[in-house]
Amino acid sequence: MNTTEKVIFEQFPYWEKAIGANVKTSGEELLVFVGCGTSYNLALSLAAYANMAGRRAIAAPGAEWLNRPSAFWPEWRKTHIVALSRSGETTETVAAAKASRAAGAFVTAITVEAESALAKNCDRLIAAATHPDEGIVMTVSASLMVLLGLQMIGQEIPASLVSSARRLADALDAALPKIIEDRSHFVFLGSGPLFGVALEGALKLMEMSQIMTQAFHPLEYRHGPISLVDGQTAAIMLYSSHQKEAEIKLVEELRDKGAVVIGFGGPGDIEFAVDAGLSLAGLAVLPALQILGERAAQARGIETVSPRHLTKVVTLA
Ligand code: F1P
Repeated sequence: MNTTEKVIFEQFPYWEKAIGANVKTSGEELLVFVGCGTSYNLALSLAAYANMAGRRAIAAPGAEWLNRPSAFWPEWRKTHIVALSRSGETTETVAAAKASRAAGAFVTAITVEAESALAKNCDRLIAAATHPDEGIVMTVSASLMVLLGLQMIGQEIPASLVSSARRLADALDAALPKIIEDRSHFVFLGSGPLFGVALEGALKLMEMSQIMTQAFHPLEYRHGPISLVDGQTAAIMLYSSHQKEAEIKLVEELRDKGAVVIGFGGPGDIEFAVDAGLSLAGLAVLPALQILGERAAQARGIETVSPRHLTKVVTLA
């Protein structure tokens, strides 16, 4: 077992420690979830969850918020920035936090590095300890930042979610790599808060295995991207309750065109029950998506401990 795989399966005790942290925030300001790479994907998901919980929220990539916040929100100086960064050192995220703060915004940092530059340049720090062996590929810390972000917006995380997530990762793993054998095009589909999670599944698999991946809102997929579907395609459908019938029809269409479909919370060539409602499903499926990336990489003989062209932190001179 390599370190990436070990860390994915050893992440659950870190969840348990972070559950129940007293991090809930109140306030009427617009929440702006900001991050880069994986942290931006998580920001997208958390912004959707925040809106669903009755808060007002948007998400922006670090550099975009740094350079043109007014393209996202005209009154950007009066916002509450929630900067997400595993390392707390990513240049654009730290600079965005500093600039927003200097302009009058309140900045909360969500990180696993309590001594980082981001932690030192925020008004409120929300941090959790992560697995010491986590490498370049972001796994346990991604899950932890979602968990902390959900708690920040007032979502309670039941202890049972930890075993649900673990079971899901184990169940998918038992079907891997067979179910994705010979597939070289991966498509992740998710709606609402699951869109950011779909993007994260796609990014994870791409950076781990060097396979081309895509992510879409499910019903967007017919509007062009479906032209790529053939017998090389594996589609991962993150079902959501509010449009499940439409998603089932889409999956039927994808299968007719040759795709193999992994269904989380609904039908596919293989189906996994998600033992959590939509408000927690994004977190519940993350470890399963992480192990999917690892197994796809292993099937291609690619080592994920030092993925090609990647570094743990992107710092710009
Ligand atoms: C985020 C990030 C990762 C990516 C790479 C470089 O960093 O962009 O998503 O996989 O390893 O860093 P952070 O701001 O969360 O530390």
